Amino acid sequence: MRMKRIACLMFALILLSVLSGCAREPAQEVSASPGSVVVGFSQLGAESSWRIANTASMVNAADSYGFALMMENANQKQELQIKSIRSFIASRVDVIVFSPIVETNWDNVLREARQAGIPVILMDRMIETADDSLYTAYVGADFYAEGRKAGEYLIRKADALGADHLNIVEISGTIDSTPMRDRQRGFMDVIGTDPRFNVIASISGDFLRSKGEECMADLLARFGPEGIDVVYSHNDSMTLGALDVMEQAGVRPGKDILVISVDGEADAVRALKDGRINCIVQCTPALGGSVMSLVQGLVSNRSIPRVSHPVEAVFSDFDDLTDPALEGF
Ligand code: GYE
Repeated sequence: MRMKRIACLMFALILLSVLSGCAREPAQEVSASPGSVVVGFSQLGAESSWRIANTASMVNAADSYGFALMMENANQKQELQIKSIRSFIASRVDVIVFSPIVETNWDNVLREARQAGIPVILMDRMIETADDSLYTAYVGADFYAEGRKAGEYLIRKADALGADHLNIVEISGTIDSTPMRDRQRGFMDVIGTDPRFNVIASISGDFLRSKGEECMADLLARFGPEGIDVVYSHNDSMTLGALDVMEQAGVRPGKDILVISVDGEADAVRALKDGRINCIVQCTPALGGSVMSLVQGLVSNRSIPRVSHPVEAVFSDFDDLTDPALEGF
């Protein structure tokens, strides 16, 4: 993929902050010697620019650590991810990494991995389980904090505009995925009790640009441009689709309708600079280095942090956006 020169500002923020303490012991001991490490990686799909950049980050990091990466793409299907994990177990990889498309129904296959003595690192998204010992570590964003930041921006904007009533529509990500659940929860926890805000609809665009377009067309048909004051979209790909549809309908996004998005891909950052998006909550796809350093830790039988979140920023029309270093991924 096109390796963009990524802005110092954005890249300065991808240092990982370790939130919780270290696991006392690696859940399983990995016997591979560093030169022969095989990592099985199940990527969930290729639904967005975020995902494509994330895949590239994993491939590049595995390469620079000298690990062999057995990678499979599940094309947005949980069954295929489960199948891939089973094939990694059968191949006796040293570590399994995967990005769970939704949170539920992973226990069986993860028990199989545990039985085979293969540690599992969750990358990007979390799982819902009663047995936390089924994974060794999680590396990914704090999506709840991202949702809160989106809500905090909206409060600041409403204050600045002196608005006393704003109708919000939400275009959410994949139902039951961690970013969908937590970006919604964080946002609602911040704006939910403020009487100025009314969420009039929430529909899922599955993190896809094409569905972002469909959602926006549907919302405009239901409420009319006058009935919508704010679009809160859970990722840039859907937002970019929604912007096109608004403009075709004669609406000026960023002015007639406020637009709040998440990720920070290059096209969205450009739209922010052009005033078509008001706020982007950053979510970095560059998780590969952190994941592979945990793999290295497991291979060397060192204890590794259980949860690692990247440090992430917010870019909005309150900031000076003229910095040419601000590019996005
Ligand atoms: O925001 C979106 C992608 O899980 C953080 O998935 C990821 C999300 C990201 O499709 O663009």
